[in-house]
Amino acid sequence: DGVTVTALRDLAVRLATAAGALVREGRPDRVVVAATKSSEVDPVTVMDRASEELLREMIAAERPDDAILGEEGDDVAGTSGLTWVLDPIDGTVNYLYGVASWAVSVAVVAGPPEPASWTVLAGCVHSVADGRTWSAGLGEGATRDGVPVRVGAAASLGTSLVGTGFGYDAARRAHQAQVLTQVLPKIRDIRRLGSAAIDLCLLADGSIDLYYERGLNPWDMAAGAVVATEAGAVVTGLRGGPAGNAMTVAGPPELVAQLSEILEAADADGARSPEIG
Ligand code: LIP
Repeated sequence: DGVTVTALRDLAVRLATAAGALVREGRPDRVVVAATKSSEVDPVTVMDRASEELLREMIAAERPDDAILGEEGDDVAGTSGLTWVLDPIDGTVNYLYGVASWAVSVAVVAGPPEPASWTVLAGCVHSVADGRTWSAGLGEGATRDGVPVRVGAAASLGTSLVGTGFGYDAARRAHQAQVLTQVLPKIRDIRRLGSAAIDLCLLADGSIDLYYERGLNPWDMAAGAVVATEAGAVVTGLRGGPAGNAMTVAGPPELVAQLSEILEAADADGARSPEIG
């Protein structure tokens, strides 16, 4: 329908900011920490759903022919060839505990609604607690609060600060801990900040040097990935495969190559241990 990447990016920013305000206002002062996303009625689930509902309503009003893929709720089919990929709260554990690193992540992609075959056209990650907003449009660069950002120029793997994250499944975690024993001695340090979307944006603006994670969902990474690539990062899987659930590695090309070698040797994407899932 002739919509521009710039217009889609602007809409992504408006959506993420509006949902962010709702979720910030709705966070109870004393969140019951015992409640987790595994319960259907916990405060996080309630706010996750309210946030995604607002995003869906705004998209339906402004872009009624677009499809929607969200963390909460059913997929909506569209006719325009564009799909909005929504994470209403990325970093839910931080949100639950009142740790600042959580975000609303909104991306719009072109092509079939399977991550391996789509192209992310625009995305916004709004870190609600501190108000920082990263956004990018394909071919238009990435910004944080309107100021262009670039990936850092870390000299070597040994001086790199590396972000990562862990899944919620125990067997998967044990495997991820083993991988970490191979990575940690070879880098400056690890950060586990708790929101993959924010991790990718911190990589994009040079706050961290590299990032890797197994087990990401499309909504965790779609917006962060376009911010990172538009800031000069490569975002990829292992052995030349695409970034995705099995593995996402992001950073400047040379460092990604070095880290990938270690991750491949450690079977970080589980290619040699399918029983772990
Ligand atoms: C979470 C991520 C986190 C990652 C978890 C999970 P949620 O998303 O962003 O960094 O390690 O596996 O996917 O559940 O908060 O939307």
